[in-house]
Formats: sequence, structure tokens, C-alpha cells
Amino acid sequence: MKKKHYGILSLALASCLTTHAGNKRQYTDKPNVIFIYADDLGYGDLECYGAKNVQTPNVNRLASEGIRFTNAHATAATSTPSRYSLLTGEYAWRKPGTDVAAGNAGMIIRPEQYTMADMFKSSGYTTGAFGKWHLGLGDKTAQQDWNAPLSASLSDLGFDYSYIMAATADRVPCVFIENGQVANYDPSAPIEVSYIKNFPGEPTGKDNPELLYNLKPSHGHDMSIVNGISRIGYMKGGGKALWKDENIADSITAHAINFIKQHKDEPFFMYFATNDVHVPRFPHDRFRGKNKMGLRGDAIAQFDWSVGQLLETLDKMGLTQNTLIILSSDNGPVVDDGYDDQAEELLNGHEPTGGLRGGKYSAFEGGTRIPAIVHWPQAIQKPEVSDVLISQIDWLASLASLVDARIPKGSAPDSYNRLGNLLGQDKTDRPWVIEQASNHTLSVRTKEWKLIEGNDGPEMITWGPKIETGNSQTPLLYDMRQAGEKEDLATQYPEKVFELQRILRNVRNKTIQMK
Ligand code: NG6
Ligand code: CA
Repeated sequence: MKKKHYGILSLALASCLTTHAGNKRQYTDKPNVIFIYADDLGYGDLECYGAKNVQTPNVNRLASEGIRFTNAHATAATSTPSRYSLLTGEYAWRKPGTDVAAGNAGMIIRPEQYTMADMFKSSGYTTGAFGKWHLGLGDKTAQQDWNAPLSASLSDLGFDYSYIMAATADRVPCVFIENGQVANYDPSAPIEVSYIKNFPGEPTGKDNPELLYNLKPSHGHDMSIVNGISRIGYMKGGGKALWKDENIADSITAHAINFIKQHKDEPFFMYFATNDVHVPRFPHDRFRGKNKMGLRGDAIAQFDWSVGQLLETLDKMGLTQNTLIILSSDNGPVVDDGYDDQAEELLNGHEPTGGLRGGKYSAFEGGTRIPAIVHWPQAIQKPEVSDVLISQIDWLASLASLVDARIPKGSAPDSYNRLGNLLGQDKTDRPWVIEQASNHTLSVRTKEWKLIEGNDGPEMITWGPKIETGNSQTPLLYDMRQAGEKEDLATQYPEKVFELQRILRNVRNKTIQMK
């Protein structure tokens, strides 16, 4: 399947950029753009957001030189829908099949869709994706041949280069995919993947717990064993291509640094999605034991190290001034997400959500309020902390406006240009933000109020993590100026409930435009 071509404008720009070959920087003020997208990193997990038990000096630097947002929202409380929305500018709940993807899911964003990467490419950028993907690969679910170039991959979505994990570290296949093919492919160990049944003779966490020498599951995660850790799904083979969990951050970061070095003379867009701090948390030895929180804290420190490596590279290359970095997370935090890593026991008073209610998966703020820092020394001269209400859904259109890309009609339908918010020039709150819980319950929040729509789900997650979901048969209304999500005020303010329900209905039906 081939991509549509976006880009009469891009051709013009590209030629203008290349005419001055060798000295391109001088002729364009287009910043490099780097998204640093952490996994399951909570609102309270960074030192600059109040974390006490772990040091994050590199993220602190970004915050102290840029804008640190205190009211930023991911579009969903789990990874796949959040990433889908970020990269396409369309709410994931509009599109079936965007829930947490298996490692053998077919490519969820289809080649004909317009993506963030297409947008940058059409403006003359070189584009690269690194780390966690979790949006499917290949044309069809379960039909991939992992021993050959995949039938659909990130090059069909506008990425010039990619070095990614198909899904998550807790899902097979446990190999990196470079430009649509298994990296370090080992012909002596052909790869097979199934999410239905095991391959004859292959050990599993369930049947062979004695083989789990690195981490044991606390719930689920008892299928194929790779690197002494059992996962979700079954795989066979891989040989030398199999990753070692302790080296994942090193590997992703090294490839990203190479990309920066290779493209230092032209504008580049880099989607840098870390595996940290998702489970299985198994960071490198050099991060072990330096904080009070065990492996979860070590994974946060490793995340910070990756950020530091990118910054050091930019500094060395003289690129820091004109590189726009946006650091954020895909959804809220979870403590025990399925492995016995003592994250719960070792919190030592740390609050991953920074005191917000709920967490990953839930409709409460802990599910979708995330850290967000924007750093661009050339444009942001006055560092600040901003409580302006923003959502990741707008990042595509906002950055399109920054780089003069024209979004094709009908693409990125939910994304609005709010660049002024991101650069600290406009303090107007987004009039509303929509949040999606893992059971598809939607919430609408304004600066002052939040409504969680009524639904049939249980009050707590039933299958493992101890997290309040925010589910209730009747709609819940909270005054966000006061106590946050403590006291349901739906019966006191029926007109407010009605007003917010109307916004939600109109957004669902696309019968409302934001001013
Ligand atoms: C859940 C997994 C959890 C995590 C999550 C996706 C079990 C019991 N739990 O189903 O460990 O992988 O999916 O996380 O399997 S996300 O951040 O990628 O959305
Ligand atoms: Ca996540």
C-alpha cells in the first residue's frame, strides 16, 4: 500500500532548503522538534513535579529553562489510544481497534492517513521514530512474517527512519524493528508469534516458573519467557535479535543520538518514545539502588538519563538553541502493573499521580493528567510554570502552524492550533478537554469543572492494579477549583452537568467548533 503524497508546498520548501546545501541552518529558522514521550510516567513522578524519592536532574533542566505545564492532558488513560490521537490528531474513540494493541496487531494508523510525521515531512523535515510504538505493524493482525520485511511499517506513515519495539516490553515479539525489519536478525532462529497458542516445547511463565530468573509476574504476563521474564503472548525464535531488558534504554538512546548526529544540518523531527517506566521494569545495573523506590524509581532515573543523553548531544552539536523539545507521557501512572517488582512496597511516601485521584486506566485525573514540558531556548526566553489547560490532541495542528504545514482537509479533525499555549504566548485555556478511560468512558473537563459520563463499569480495576476507575452509573461532576475529584456535585448543579454533557455530545457528533 502506498502513501498519498502531501506536498506541493513541501517541494517548494525542500528546494529552498537544499539550494543552500552545506549551510542550510542559516537560511531557515525551522527548529528541530523532539517529542520525548515517556510511558506510564505520572504527574508526580519527576522531581520538578514534586517527586522526592528520585532525582531527575536532566528533566529538571528542561523545566527550569522552559515551560512546565501543570494542567496538561493525554487524550487517553492507556498507551495505544493516546499515541493514536497524538500522531493523527483524531480522538482514538472515533476509530474502532485503537485499544491497547497486541504485539501482532496490524498497523492501526493506515498508510492513507495523515500523521504527525507526514506533516513534518511535508515541510522539509527528516523524520525518525524510536522506542515504543504500540500501534501495530504489517498489513493484518497475526499475518506478519517477522522473518522478512513487514508488509506495512512506519515508512508508510511518514517516518524516514525507525528503530522501534512493536508493542511494549511486556508483549512479544521481544525484538527491535528497524525500518520495517527485525534488527540484528538471526537466521538461525526464525521468529514466530501468536497471541492464541503456544509453540510446542516452548516454556512459559505459567508452566516453568523456575526459568524466571529476572522478574516474576504478579498478575497476567505468564506466557513466553524471554531474558528470564515471562510476557504477554507467545513467541518462538529470535536468537541474537532478542532484546535484553536491561539494555533497552541504551539501545533506543544510542540510535536516537545517531539520528541527531546524522541530521544535524537539516531540520529533523524525532519521536522518542521510551520504554521507561512501563513494566517489566528492569533497568540497567548502573541505575540500580540509587533511590528509595527500587526498580520503579530506577526506571525513572533511567528515563532521566536518556533525556540527558539527548540534551548532551544537542549541546555538543550546537543544536540546543533551535530545538523544540516537548517532554510528556502517554498516560498516568500505575504501581503494580503485573510484575513482582516491589513498586508498591517501596513507594516510601512517593505519590506517582502527585495526589491526583485514580491512575492509569481510570477516568479520574490520575489517568490522563501528565507532566508536560516545552523547551526551546530560541523562542522561550522566560521560563515559567503554566497552569493553562492543554491537551495532546492539539500538538499536531499546533506544530503544523509552527512549520507552515498545510493539513489536508478532513485530516487531524480534532486537533486545533494552540501553538501560543505551548510557547507561553497565549494563556487562554482550551475551552474543554476530552479524556478517555480504558473502558471508553469519556470525561469532559474545563478549567473549572469536570464531568465523567455515567457507565456500567466497576469502581475498581478488577484484574490486578489497585486503581479507582472513576466509573459510576450516574454522571460524576467535580469542581476542579476546589478539592479536585473528591466530592461529586452532580445533584447540586444539574445545569452544569447538562452543559458539560452537551459539550461532550457535540464533540462526539462533531457539531461544535472550538474558537
Ligand atoms: C494491560 C497489562 C499491563 C500493560 C497494559 C498496557 C495485563 C494483566 N496487564 O493489559 O501490564 O501492559 O495492558 O499498558 O496483561 S500501556 O501503557 O501500554 O497501555
Ligand atoms: Ca502507557
